[in-house]
Amino acid sequence: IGVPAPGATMHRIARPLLPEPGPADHKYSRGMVAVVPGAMPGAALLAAGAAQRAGAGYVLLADEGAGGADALVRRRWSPDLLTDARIGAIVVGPGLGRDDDARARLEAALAAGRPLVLDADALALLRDRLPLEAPAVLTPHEGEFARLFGDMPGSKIERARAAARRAGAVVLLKGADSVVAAPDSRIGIAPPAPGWLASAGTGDVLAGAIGAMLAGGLPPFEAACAGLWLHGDAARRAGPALIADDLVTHLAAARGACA
Ligand code: NPW
Ligand code: AMP
Ligand code: MG
Repeated sequence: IGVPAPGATMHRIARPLLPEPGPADHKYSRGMVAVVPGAMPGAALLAAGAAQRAGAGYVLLADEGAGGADALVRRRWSPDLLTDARIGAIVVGPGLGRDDDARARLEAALAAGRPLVLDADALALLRDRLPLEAPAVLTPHEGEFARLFGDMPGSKIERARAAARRAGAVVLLKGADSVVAAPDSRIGIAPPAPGWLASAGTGDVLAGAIGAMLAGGLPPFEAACAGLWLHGDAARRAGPALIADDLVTHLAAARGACA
């Protein structure tokens, strides 16, 4: 999928070594993730469930709806929710929608100054907001990438790297051969992922898993690589005809393999 430019470092993404909770840990110290929902609550629920199963200690879903695990903390949306200093990462985009309300929620997330995972509809609203100030991971599929960054020449690696520089953020360009690019030119290449991942909602799960990694204290490039590995491993464990809900379940075992 291409040759890196001089100075770029290529990493083959391998199983990350992640800390196990110790006696001094509590739910907040393990990482608090806030998920900002919108028009399609199912997508935000998938992201929130993924953050939980990828090891976050506290996941806040900023709506009051029913459904989802009781362990999920649900509060009525207000921009103030995102000012809680304990929040280690904000996931915004899955199921957000693209109307004025969605735009206002995205603005609140950008203003919070916390590490961000920006996916799905957030990517459709981001064009005028680049480069970003907060540390962030963008997770476009090819359609979202083209919409945000336009037509770019070069290999998948070259396009992801150019996008990361323009965004001032880590870009994880998804597909069967997902790549992670940092603004400093580092590149992570994931092992080939099962084609069964081509299923509704699997990207929303990836966004939540990366949120858990960010909230656990990993920097954006490392968080994106670790989340991507967990996602692929969960897919291999889930097997054929997986649905996104299965991925969430199997993330727990994938996370357990990282001790
Ligand atoms: P084509 O067909 O190639 O011309 P959109 P979305 C193109 C939520 N979800 N992978 C392709 O165009 C999401 O979170 C809710 C995919 C295609 O038509 C978002 O908020 C769920 N697409 C919202 O739905 C579960 C590719 O892009 C278009 C592509 C919309 O998200 C499902 C799709 O992009 C879903 O996650 C690729 N590799 N390459 C729920 N449970 O509620 C090109 N395309 O229109 O932004 O839509 O990804 O479905
Ligand atoms: P999204 O389109 O946002 O739901 O994300 C889909 C997820 O499935 C991403 O993690 C993609 O990398 C992955 N994916 C999509 N298509 C394939 C494929 N053909 N083979 C392997 N992984 C895929
Ligand atoms: Mg998606």
